[in-house]
Amino acid sequence: MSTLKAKLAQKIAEHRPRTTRLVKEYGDVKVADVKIEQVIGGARGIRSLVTDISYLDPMEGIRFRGYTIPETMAALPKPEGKDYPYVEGFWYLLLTGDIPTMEETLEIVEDFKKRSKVPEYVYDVLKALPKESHPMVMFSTAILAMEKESKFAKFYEEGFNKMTAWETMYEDATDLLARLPEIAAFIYRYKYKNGDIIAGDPNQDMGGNFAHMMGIGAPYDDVARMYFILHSDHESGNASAHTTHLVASTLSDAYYSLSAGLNALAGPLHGLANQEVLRWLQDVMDKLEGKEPTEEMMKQFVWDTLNSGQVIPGFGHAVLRKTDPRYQSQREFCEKHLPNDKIFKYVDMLYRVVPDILVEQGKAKNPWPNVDAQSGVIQWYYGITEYDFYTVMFGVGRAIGVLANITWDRALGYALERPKSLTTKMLEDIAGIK
Ligand code: HAX
Repeated sequence: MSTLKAKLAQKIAEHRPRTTRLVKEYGDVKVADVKIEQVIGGARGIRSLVTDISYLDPMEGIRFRGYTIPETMAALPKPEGKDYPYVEGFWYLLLTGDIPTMEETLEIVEDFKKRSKVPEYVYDVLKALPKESHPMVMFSTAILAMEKESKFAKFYEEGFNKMTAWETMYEDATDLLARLPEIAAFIYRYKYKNGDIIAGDPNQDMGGNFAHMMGIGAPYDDVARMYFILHSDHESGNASAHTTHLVASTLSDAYYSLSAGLNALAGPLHGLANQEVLRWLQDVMDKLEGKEPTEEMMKQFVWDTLNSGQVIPGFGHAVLRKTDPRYQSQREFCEKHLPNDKIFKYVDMLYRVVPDILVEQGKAKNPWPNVDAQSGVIQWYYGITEYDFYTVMFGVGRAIGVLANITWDRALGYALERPKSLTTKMLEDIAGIK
């Protein structure tokens, strides 16, 4: 058994009595009241999920296993000469809550390499799709097509045991993570680079190998490490994490669950917003025919978008009430590596003009930028101008968080999810409407 799996087994054994005790001895303690506006409004803010992997404070932003983003980046082992940590070490942190040593991290790097071979039929499936299919369709399809590899599904067929089910979930999760960068890079090169596929480099870590297979030199390897870590987890209630958890709660395996979660990520109100930001900016630049916009012009574009009934992509959040620290983190990268980039300057201008306008409009509860406002700029700068692809890279990152979560879901035996519905008439009766 690998060091990580053994450590995880120990953590699970320690944690299980806490969950059992809460249910058995304190099961009827009330957690929250629920209002009609929450029931109709997308279950916003209803406390009904449990995860220890990350916590999202509305004012502070995300903490991964208790660590803020800067603390996470500083604490984890990094490849020599690089600014961002091994994604493999971050996987260890999300699963166990502990910072791995360099040795423990490198063990996972090797483990991922052993698992990284993508079955050939996955590429046949991708090639059978229309080339115009959205890259997220390709990504989700590739993962679903691989389901026959599931060790969890096999374990279920051969006689399921609730106590050990996490082990095959962990195996599937690790297999998937090891393969996702190659699948993502294949989709990119197949769709946008005339099928000129670059084979993986067995000497590289996950971030480095992704950059290599995309055909982009340093410091894009660090961009990949940063991007995957920043996009990994944002509590359990966001649509991609919640969908993955919901599907896994039926004892579907990680392939079904992750594919479903990615379909949620593909929505414009969620992960697709990063491509929408770039699309919106391109539209602005087209209208200006190469001229630099002034702040006044930018304000007018923002108002025009709002007045036509659309949202400003990359701004607002269902939970956060301040600038997303994932935005800040990427902004710092831009300041260091691409301070004079034209698109970065436009995005910065948006940061100056949009919040005031959203406040003036008076609808959005959070006028500040989220992760998606900044991420496309960096990708564009390093040559990935095909913005339809951005959500796929978000998906590789998001997989780390949701797969860690469903491994723990099985470890703690979380139940089949099944909230209760009411009719409109029932709500009217509860409200006392005659
Ligand atoms: N531009 C214009 N209007 C906005 C807005 C924005 N950026 N953000 C919120 N609003 C509007 C909402 O559409 C809503 O209007 P209606 O009452 O007419 O329906 C109103 O303000 C209240 O919304 P809210 O409570 O502040 O926000 P929600 O929790 O309903 O939605 C969203 C959160 C992120 C979906 C929302 O802010 C939005 O649409 N933002 C733009 C899209 C985006 O950037 N999505 C990515 C979010 C980060 C993420 O999950 N990445 O994956």
